[in-house]
Amino acid sequence: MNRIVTLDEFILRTQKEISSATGELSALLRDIGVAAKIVNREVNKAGLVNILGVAGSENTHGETVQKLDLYANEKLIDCLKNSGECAAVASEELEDFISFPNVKGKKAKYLVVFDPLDGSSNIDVNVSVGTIFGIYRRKSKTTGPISMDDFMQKGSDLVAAGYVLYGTSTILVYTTGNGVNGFTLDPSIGEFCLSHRDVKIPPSGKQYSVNQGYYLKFDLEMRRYIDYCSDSNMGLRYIGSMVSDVHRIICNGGIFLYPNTRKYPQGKLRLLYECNPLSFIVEQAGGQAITCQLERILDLDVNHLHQRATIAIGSSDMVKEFQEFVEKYSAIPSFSN
Ligand code: P6P
Repeated sequence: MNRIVTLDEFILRTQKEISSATGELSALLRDIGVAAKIVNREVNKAGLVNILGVAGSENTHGETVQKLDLYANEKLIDCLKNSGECAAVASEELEDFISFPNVKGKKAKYLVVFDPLDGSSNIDVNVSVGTIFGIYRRKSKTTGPISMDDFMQKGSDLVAAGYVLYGTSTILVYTTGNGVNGFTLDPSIGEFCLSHRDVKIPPSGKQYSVNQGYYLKFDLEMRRYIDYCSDSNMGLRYIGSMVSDVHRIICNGGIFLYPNTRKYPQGKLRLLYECNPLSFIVEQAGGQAITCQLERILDLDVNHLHQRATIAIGSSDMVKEFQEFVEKYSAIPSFSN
């Protein structure tokens, strides 16, 4: 039986392999792991403790916010604020970014963007939800204030990214740009333990993932691609929680699509908080992530904290096939070099 490797041990071991590592990113990742355990505790009790139900407030996108969203948002902010390694955060639940004062005089050099509880509309029907995070190095001097420009960094500038999936078990998956590893929470010892070493996404799969209910609202080439998937006897799996759908695809192969619709002409999913971090992870696992206009997600310019994007993400062979389909049936010029 393999020896248990905890997340903290793995982070430290990985740090030792990088001679230039100072331990700051390691400390930040460990703090995110602590926040994940705290959020997990409440997510698992959501049905029992009266923190369910609509908080009444609305987030920046005019969507009603569940109390658990607010709770997860607050816990992540608290953990990162006290970390000493995080200079500022931007959350899918907040209009603007939040700068943190130095902790014990330490001038932090990292920024964290996160969606505290993605798929939160699933909470009170007991369907899995997740936390998504991305870590950037600040561009401005550590002696000066954080500016909005610090957050206007492409996904290709991410230093690290990860997600926590609160499902049948709680798993934390992350990358620092040298492959992807997954850690399953063992509640009996309160530790995330290495369970998915050096994750590689299958080059193809038998399932596609899209909200078929919007079929008639998609552009022609999207409808034709979906018809092709259906005609190819592929299975349709769609949970309505991007972390859950993407995690399944990372494990089994497949493709997830959120094209533009009349309601969301730029796409619904957020570039900073959902698309970029998950695309970094999927690429590191050997997959691909492009927009439905065929641009690489990680190359997109970031112009706004709450910028949206269309996305086709998953197994490399399937994303390539999607791209060929769109090129064939649409007037969109290919962006691929
Ligand atoms: P729809 C959850 O609200 C989310 O941001 C993603 O997690 C999910 O993939 C998508 O929206 C679901 O959107 O329009 O299909 O309900």
